[in-house]
Amino acid sequence: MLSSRFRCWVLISLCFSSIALGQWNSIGDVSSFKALSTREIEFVAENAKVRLTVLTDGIVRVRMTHQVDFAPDSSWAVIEKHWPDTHPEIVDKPEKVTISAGQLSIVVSKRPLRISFLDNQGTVLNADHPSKGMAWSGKEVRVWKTMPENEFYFGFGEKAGRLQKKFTSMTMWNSDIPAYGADTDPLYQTIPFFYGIRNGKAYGIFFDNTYRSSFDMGKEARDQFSFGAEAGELNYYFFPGPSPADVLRKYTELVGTMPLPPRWSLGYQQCRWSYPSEKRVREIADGFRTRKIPCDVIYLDIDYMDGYRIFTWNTSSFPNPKGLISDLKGMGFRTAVIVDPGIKIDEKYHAYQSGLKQDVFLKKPDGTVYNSKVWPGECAFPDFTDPAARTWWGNSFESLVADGVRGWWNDMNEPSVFDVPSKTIDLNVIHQDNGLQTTHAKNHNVYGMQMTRATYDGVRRLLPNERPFVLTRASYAGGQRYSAAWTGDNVSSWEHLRMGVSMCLNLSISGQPFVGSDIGGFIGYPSGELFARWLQLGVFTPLMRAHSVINENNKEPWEYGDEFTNANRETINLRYTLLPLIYNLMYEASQTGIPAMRPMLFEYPEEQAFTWTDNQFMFGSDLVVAPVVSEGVTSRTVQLPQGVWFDFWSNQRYSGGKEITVEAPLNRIPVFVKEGAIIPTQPVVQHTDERPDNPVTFSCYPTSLQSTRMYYEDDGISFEYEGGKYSKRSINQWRSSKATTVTLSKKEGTFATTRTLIFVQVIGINNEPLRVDLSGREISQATTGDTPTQWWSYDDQKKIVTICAKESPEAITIRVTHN
Ligand code: MIG
Repeated sequence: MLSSRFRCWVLISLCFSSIALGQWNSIGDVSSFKALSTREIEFVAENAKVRLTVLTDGIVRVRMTHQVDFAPDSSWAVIEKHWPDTHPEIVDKPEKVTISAGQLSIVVSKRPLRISFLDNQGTVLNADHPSKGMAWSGKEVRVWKTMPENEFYFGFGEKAGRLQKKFTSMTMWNSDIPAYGADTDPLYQTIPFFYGIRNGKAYGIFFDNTYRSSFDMGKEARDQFSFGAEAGELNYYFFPGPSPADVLRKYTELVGTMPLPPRWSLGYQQCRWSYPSEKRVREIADGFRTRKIPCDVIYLDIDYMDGYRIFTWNTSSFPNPKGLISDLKGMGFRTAVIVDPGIKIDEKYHAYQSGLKQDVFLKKPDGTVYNSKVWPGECAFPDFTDPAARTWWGNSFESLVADGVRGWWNDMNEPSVFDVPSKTIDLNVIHQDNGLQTTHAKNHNVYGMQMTRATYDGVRRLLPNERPFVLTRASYAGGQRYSAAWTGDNVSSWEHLRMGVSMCLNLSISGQPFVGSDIGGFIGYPSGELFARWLQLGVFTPLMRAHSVINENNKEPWEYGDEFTNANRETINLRYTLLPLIYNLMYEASQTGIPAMRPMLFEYPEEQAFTWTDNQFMFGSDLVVAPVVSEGVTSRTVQLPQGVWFDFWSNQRYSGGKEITVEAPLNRIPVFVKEGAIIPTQPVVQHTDERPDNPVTFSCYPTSLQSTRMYYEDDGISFEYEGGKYSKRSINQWRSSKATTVTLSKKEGTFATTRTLIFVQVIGINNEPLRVDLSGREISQATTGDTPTQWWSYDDQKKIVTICAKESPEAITIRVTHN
């Protein structure tokens, strides 16, 4: 009793201390500076020290401490890396020091110490606020920056509300807030990284401090924004663009990209809290297959366990998990299970016993194991910042892996606990933290990320040649290296459907491309219409998962009557036909960090009309996706970017740079395709292992001249692509008034597909072609009853020529002569 009251008191007083800010100590004038290496300079100011490090031409790190010296350097986000040598030029003048590093100059004015970043045309990209700059107060650190009137802010990871964050303030403190609203902040994840975009040019800032931190983007005062944390160093990275994509590439160079996910994880995923028994799980699986609604993953929520003990089964409701999972696998389903961090304190429970023995649990300052209540009752919590604890956790998956489980849903890892007002672990609990032995206050925001790391690494050790699929609720910057993420406990409402767009977009451009929101909404019951519209959005969120809270009516895609079942089937079919495109976009994200879901302004930063646009988005660089996000409507407006666009459904041509209104009946999500796009699709399958992408169809959209796209593929499951077992080819189209030539280049890489056929669709050919040549030889038009493997056909209504060719690793050239 006393101890829990004491805990309360500590927490309450900590809260107050963060609200009642003391006097800010400005860092003062520069008294001296010296180069620590070719890339690093340290400034000594009156009240603090500042270090500038040029990592490459384009990434600059700024550190400020008011302690005697900088703390030992460590980061959970930044990957270990040897940066190429750089030799920035340093020019010292009485008033300022200028450091020139390729495309960026950093100007440090001396009285007082203020930093500005300039591009090589001399434009100030970002500058310390002249009267405030960097400062500290007690343990707190903060920097104020000048906020130009026409600058806008995006990113910040998982934040509710609108996409654009100008004039808002945000806190970073991983928090479990079921049924959050548009104004709820903070939420489950911490990604302290954002973009400033002004006049078509972007820069980025990553504030790598894991304590509770906050960002004020012009809410406190209209001419400034600021960020800072309760403790630790002011430690941030600056990334010049000039494009938002450049910023993201540099950021992910620093914190890493998502590994290529298994292809099956890009299929449709079905979840609920909970499918309570083997019998119900089989019913659900049959429900998909008998209704011919594709699905790849079924989830088991907390009730599959024995009294919520992680790594166990409730053997009365799941008497034969191995048999069930192998039957599901036979039907084309992977099984995913939830795992929570809390380990039930129970002397007879093997995970508790082995955890105690291996000393993996978090401890109070007095050295005893910390405990708190979650689902299983009193629990101990692994210290995921301790490598030994991570290994212990990872190894504990052995029996679930042997049972056949392949998806790992990491929940409650903010971490969330039930029995204290703060809803999380006491801030004075001790973590290993790379041998630094620091408090939960410092490690809270990385707890979930390190849990996913332990999960990913552990499962990968157990199944070395299968790509793990991990899904998490909480994480920190760089968490994409281990896990996909969903946006937590949303609500079955139209507002939450809209937030499903903006939240996933901001997460995507914050380095986490594998995202989705619970389709249909987690809490509450969606109408058939809301579910159907949400499912349509889900086609274009990399994670496509429907979920439901406990004690709510069934929300599977067939629960709303025939009209909706049919619409929902069409929607999920669309997802499966687009899988080759989706897989390619995920490949791109794994290589460059550039996500599938992109805000309009991310792709078109010069088009300022998109500054506040958050109800439509780019999917890759070729599709504009405009989901219906309001009740009772069957049409909507779409803002098309400059250029020429084609309606995905009708191929109708539009010139862009304007707003149009389009029909959106219940079974249709408006999608527009950029001129020159080459979109790969496949036939509908019931799951991703079934007859994968044979044939693949490359739909070539008209272009006035020529266009090129890459096509990547591999086995979709193993890591063999890392050793060259993939295939990559470029596809080009040239158009003239007389002929269209489509060339598929010779494949690079050693992956041999089992596919036999390729279709090429040339869109926008007004008359039946005069002839079609395949690699130099004329091929014939398909006639009914004919089954040659090389043919062409013409659809006079749709104005499309379709060519069928044999798959080959060699170059393929198709020439369509027309007039
Ligand atoms: O305290 O496992 O966000 O998806 O169904 C609630 C039960 C715990 C929260 C997750 C939700 C999941 C639920 N979990």
